[in-house]
Amino acid sequence: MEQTFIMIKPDGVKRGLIGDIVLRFERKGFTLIDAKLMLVSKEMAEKHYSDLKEKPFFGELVEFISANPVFAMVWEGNDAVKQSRALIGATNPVDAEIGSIRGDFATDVASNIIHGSDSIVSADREINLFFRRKASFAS
Ligand code: D4T
Repeated sequence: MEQTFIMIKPDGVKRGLIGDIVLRFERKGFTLIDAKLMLVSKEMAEKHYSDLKEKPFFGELVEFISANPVFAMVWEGNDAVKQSRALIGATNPVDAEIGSIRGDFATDVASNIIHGSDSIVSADREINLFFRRKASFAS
């Protein structure tokens, strides 16, 4: 069993997609461990996206994530990190397969609805940042 951090971004929350997205993760067979609707401070957004701080879109990304509430979640399941990324689809919705969350609900990379951890190390770091505890990766 593995845990991953999933966050519905402000565009997904505003568009009323929380229920649909939670349903997709449940149907896949994952278990919801923790969830909260929250405002992300600029400082927290900068920490979350610290790997991207040299990118030209970093400032806009931080503004966007911290402007309106997000829905932060911890999901658990077999290979949860990798399989969640498949449910979510490619970063740019133009490349995301129809049937994936970004493929079905988004058209623009700057408002691509949802975030999912890209590795076990990131999942652990992000769960700690948003929920102030360690992730569980028991085999
Ligand atoms: P997240 O982290 O949001 O799940 O996205 P990915 O892991 O799929 O992709 P990422 O880290 O490369 O991008 C983080 C975040 O930045 C936005 N973005 C990305 C953007 O606004 N413009 C861009 O050109 C790119 C590449 C979208 C996701």
